[in-house]
Amino acid sequence: MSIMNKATVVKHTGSHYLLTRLPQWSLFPAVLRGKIRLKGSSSTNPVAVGDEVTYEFESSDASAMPTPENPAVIREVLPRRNYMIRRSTNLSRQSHVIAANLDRAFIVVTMDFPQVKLPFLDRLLVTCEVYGIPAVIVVNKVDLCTSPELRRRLEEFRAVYSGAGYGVMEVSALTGEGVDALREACRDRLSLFSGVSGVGKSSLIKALDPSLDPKTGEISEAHLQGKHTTTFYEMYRLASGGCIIDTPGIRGFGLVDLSREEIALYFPEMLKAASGCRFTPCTHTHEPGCAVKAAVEAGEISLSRYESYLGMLDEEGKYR
Ligand SMILES: Nc1nc2c(ncn2[C@@H]2O[C@H](COP(=O)(O)OP(=O)(O)OP(=O)(O)O)[C@@H](O)[C@H]2O)c(=O)[nH]1
Ligand SMILES: [Mg+2]
Ligand SMILES: [Zn+2]
Repeated sequence: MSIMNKATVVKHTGSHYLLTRLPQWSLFPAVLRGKIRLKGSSSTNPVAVGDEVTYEFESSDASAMPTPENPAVIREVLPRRNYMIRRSTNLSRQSHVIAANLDRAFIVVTMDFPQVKLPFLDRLLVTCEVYGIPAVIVVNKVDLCTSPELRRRLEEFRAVYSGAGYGVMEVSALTGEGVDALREACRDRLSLFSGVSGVGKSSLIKALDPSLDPKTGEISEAHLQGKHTTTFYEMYRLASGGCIIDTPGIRGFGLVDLSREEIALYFPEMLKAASGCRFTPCTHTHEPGCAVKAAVEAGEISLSRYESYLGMLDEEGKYR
């Protein structure tokens, strides 16, 4: 007997997928057979974590579950509400779908161990904006922010990003500070945890639900960076409600294709100010009567965000 059904992709390792039929959480193996191609996509992976799929399963027993010996077979990827793509930085222009059907992305950063790099964070935020995924910034390891210098940096950071319109949560996976608020924000949603290696994405999942046990790793003393402990995209379900996709620490990533006029549309505070620019479109660089530049000079838009923006124009070789 062949059973056709719907399920959600929880994990992908090599040639195998793990699926579950949400809201149930009982994982079973599945494989891809034959070709599933998304129309017009150059993505290297046709099926991503968070995808809803239809699958088939052959069994004489209607209540049997798929096993590694007799896995389900994925037939079709159902239309995605949204997705996030990582484009490779090399010239192949290949892209990899990180995750699909996300309600929110939590971008995890740390003031120290490792120290947050603002241009990198800003690119990540632009990526979320481009894909229409609401982003919230989670500052982890606030237990380490004891020196006046680190406190000052944290305050400044919060001012810059809440000023840009982003939610900023301060947490510590170690002491539990802020974890209840984060758990509440994750309830009944599918959230992505993203950020560089070593910021504590996996540790936070463990803090949110101690029954979960994603692998965590030390920070390299020599480089003050994480060691890329998490190597697969994987969904976890919190006992308190909601699912989280843990991700490998991001290394470099290629920017999504944006024209020079488009980039500023994905800096929410610049988009807002741009309605006051004399010219449309305005790149907010050399144009007279630019309201964005005026807002930067007035301290209403942070210099670091504006510099990230200029860096992105520059990098695309489009800045004049
Ligand atoms: N002091 C302190 N250390 C933390 C905190 N959260 C995590 N760590 C430590 O940071 C290190 C890295 O944590 P992970 O959870 O593996 O980091 P990750 O972001 O998942 O890293 P990758 O999987 O490599 O991307 C571990 O040694 C954790 O114990 C925190 O709130 N405070
Ligand atoms: Mg991890
Ligand atoms: Zn302008």
